[in-house]
Amino acid sequence: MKESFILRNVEFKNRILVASGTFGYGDEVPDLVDISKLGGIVTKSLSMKPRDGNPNPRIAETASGMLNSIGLANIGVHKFINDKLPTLKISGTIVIANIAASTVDEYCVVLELLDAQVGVHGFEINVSCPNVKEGGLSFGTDVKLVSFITKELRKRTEKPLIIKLTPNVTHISDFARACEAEGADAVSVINTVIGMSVNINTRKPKIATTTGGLSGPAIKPIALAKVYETSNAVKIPVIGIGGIASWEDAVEFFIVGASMVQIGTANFINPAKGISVAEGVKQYCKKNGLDSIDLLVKSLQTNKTISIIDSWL
Ligand code: RRO
Repeated sequence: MKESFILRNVEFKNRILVASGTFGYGDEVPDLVDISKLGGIVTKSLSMKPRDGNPNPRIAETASGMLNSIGLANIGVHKFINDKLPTLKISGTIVIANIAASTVDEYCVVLELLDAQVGVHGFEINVSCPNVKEGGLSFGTDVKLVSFITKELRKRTEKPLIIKLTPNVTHISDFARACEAEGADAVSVINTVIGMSVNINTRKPKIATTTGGLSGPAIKPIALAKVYETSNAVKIPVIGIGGIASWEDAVEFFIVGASMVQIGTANFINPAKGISVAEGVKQYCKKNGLDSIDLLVKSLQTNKTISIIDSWL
């Protein structure tokens, strides 16, 4: 059974990656997780300069989910290259650097610095952070800006270029089409959903910035619908993210149109979840006589007469 997947010029040994912000820089769990068994690691978003992020509290548990407002805390691109990349280079997994920025220029400079590094295999561009003032959603909800960012970055790299989209828009497919038109190799769908939670005794929001990004199983049905919409609108691969906590969840994402998936919040419960999901998907394919996950991708048996979403496309 063929587990691998090729994106542009990079071969992933399987289709299960760990999502940005849920696995640090891949060096926090060396005794717990053999990361060479993952399809790849997506780093925490990297900006030009280090960032402390938002004030605490910046995480709150919700029903079947989690709210975060980390505010892009990260060590900055230079420290990543000097301190983290040497270990990642010999880890035997594919490294996708996630980049966040507050100007188009910053995206370009950070990408160029990372593009020169042998151990960085590709890029996921974060135009969808719900928790920062500059960049973030102000970029990701403007289709012209997403288009321009993709165009500028495409000029600067031959490595896989993936754009991570926000669900906090009316039609995510419009954004995916814009990325495809400017040469993106794939889109990641979805980043977190804006949410909030209140302490009824203090009547204060449970996180310092009032709203944050909701993730975990609570958002899986939203993510499935967005992956379905997107994969019906573009030919480039869609990477499904949102509440995947089991191999069964991953199979659902493949059926609605994801070519690869990322495990996010579930890593906080079990950082080896990605490995067991990869194994479970493999067994499911074997049991069902599928030689490749390609046979599963977009295999949804739809009833077109009652699909409302299809009328948008
Ligand atoms: O750091 C964050 O607050 C954060 C980011 Br960059 C993101 O892309 N998505 C999210 O839920 N939180």
